[in-house]
Amino acid sequence: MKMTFRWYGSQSDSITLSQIKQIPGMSGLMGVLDYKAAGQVWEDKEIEAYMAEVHAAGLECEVIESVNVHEDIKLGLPARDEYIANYCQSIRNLAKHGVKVIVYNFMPVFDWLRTDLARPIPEDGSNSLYFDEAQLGDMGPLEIVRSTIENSNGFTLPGWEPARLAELENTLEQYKSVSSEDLLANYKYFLDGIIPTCEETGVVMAVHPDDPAWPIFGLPRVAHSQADFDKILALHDSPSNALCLCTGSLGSDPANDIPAIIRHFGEMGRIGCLHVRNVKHLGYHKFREAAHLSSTGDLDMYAILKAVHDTCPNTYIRPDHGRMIWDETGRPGYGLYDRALGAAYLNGLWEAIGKGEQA
Ligand code: DNO
Repeated sequence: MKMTFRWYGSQSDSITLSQIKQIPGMSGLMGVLDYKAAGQVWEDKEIEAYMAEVHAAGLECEVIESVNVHEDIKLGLPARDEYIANYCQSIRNLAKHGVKVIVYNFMPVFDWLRTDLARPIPEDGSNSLYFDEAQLGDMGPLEIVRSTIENSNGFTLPGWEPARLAELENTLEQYKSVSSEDLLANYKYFLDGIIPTCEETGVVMAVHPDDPAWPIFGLPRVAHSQADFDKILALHDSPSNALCLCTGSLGSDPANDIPAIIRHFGEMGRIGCLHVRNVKHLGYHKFREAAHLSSTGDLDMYAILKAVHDTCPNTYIRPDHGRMIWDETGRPGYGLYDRALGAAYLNGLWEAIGKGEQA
């Protein structure tokens, strides 16, 4: 297992690479160029500059996140061929700089969605990301976008880049005629277009689950259960077509048995990487993000890491969203302190599992 950390780049992150390097056991990053609009080529020179900085800090960057898929691809519009060609070029450029796994998602319009970015946790006085579908009902897509941008402390959030959102109303209208079957057909077209380039360059595509793990605003969503991922992997059968197993996203639906899902796809060799975090269910379609420790949420982190240890022990892992603690301010979900605590805890579990097996 390689422990990694999400970092947005020196222009865009409040956290420094030297802080990340000081977290015990940190091998490197799941990096991102957060200013890239969906559909743009990630250029050789900009990747080179990002990597130079990361390597100078003594860290690796073999995983890149949020190479966002243009809506025209998901909608199946004629311009998709051009955007798929751009995507292939980004894959080649990233591979040239040592990238082995690319995390992306195929959610229409929105990446992850929350109704509150800093909900106080009464038990300990910290705050975390929170979702309550009942609250969403009064809001509507445009309002939720506005409130997410306004409450993100001036930071961009993955999937919420202003450039992507300018056309929101129009895009929502276009999706009215797209069913889940259409989305899957468009997904297959995309995979058929990019997987040969991945195979050529040794890159694994890792799809991030829908978050939360159910459809929202009537938009089609096709990636939030084991059965969904079985279908996605069958769209283009290749070791380069894999998953980013995000425990908190899938775990927002209590029906998803996360350790069992990890075992299923781990045994198939189809887990490209994992985002590991905990979630506390508060009612129907209502949850908040919890500290990583099993007892603070509803996921069993020991069982999760044991499944990884048994089926895909060489994968990349990162502590996902943390709470905001110790008066830290920053990008919601992406502060330093709670994610560092999460990494330390996950490393501890990993060591205990390994030594327990040798004993
Ligand atoms: C959320 C992240 C996601 C993920 C993208 C990949 O915090 O895990 O934004 O990076 O869905 O495209």
